[in-house]
Amino acid sequence: MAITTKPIAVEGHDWQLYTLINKNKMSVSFLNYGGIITEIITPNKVGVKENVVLGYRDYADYLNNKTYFGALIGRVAGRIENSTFVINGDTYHVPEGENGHSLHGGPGGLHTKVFEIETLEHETSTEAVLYYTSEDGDQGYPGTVTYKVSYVLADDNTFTIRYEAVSTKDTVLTITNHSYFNLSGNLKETILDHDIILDASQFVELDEELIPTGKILPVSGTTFDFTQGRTVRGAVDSTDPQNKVALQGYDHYFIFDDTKSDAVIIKDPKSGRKLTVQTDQPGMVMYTSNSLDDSLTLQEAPSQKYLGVCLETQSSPASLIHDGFPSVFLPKNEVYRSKTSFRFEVE
Ligand code: G6D
Repeated sequence: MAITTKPIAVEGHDWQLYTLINKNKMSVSFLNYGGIITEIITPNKVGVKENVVLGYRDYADYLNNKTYFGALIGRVAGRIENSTFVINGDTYHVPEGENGHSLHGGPGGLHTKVFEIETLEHETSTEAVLYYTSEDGDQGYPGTVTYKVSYVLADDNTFTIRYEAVSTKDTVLTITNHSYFNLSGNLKETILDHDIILDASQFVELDEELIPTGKILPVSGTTFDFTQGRTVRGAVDSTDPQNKVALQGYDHYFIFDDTKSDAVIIKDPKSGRKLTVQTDQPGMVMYTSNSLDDSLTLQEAPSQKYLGVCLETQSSPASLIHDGFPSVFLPKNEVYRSKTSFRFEVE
């Protein structure tokens, strides 16, 4: 096991690239900027090690990371309707994005922050701890929030992200990681034929602006039923209005049935790679890179639609408007804790 670091000078910014390596030579690389995961190297069924996440070829492109490749997302992952919420009778207005709705913590969200890094070697894992303090009023949110995020790579090829945060005032917060996974290896294929199982019998209906309507729908009998396994290809020509609002893909919050089981299992038959996700979060936005075009230069290939699948485990900002959704409220001085693990295997 090892941890290496490399200076990355980008347009006047002095970043550090960290790489966690386990005993099987699986590795996870990330920047201290945004905690951005730039590469995850895992073996395929014949032992060939290849990258399984989307990342830019030129690190400078992360300065304008509108796709949020690999980034930590906060204070509130997802969309806040009309960029407005109320806490204890006080109304807050945070930076507006598309159609006046705030996305992923705003233009100065967690994906743009430089973290302090501490590295630790354990008996069967290597760990990097990322620290950042977001001042009261940052991006319009109340409370000074101290973040502590751990990236842990274990010798059983499980990569775990543990999140902790505490605020000096009542606030709203749900943080995630926005990596785009592609198990084909070095972006050889799209994710259209990845076989995906989700432990979710319900999902959240969206309007044309990708804002939750407040309705929670059953997946049964629809292209959103991944309970027995399904590929994203089924959405490409789907007439389901919910696939249509997501540009013939998925961009939806799935509500997990049981947070003790495997929340997500993704298999790529060609490479033999299997990714199993476990989380303590009540749900996850699955985004199938529906709005990716060919304009971005990634490490191994140009970007394209359906090139990666994001598994944004989190609570739901819809809870700021509607009852019955997993809350993003964080009381003053209460420690927010969340954990999601990604286990890579071959079959
Ligand atoms: C699009 O709607 C999607 C988001 O879910 C995603 O996070 C972003 O692109 C990268 O806005």
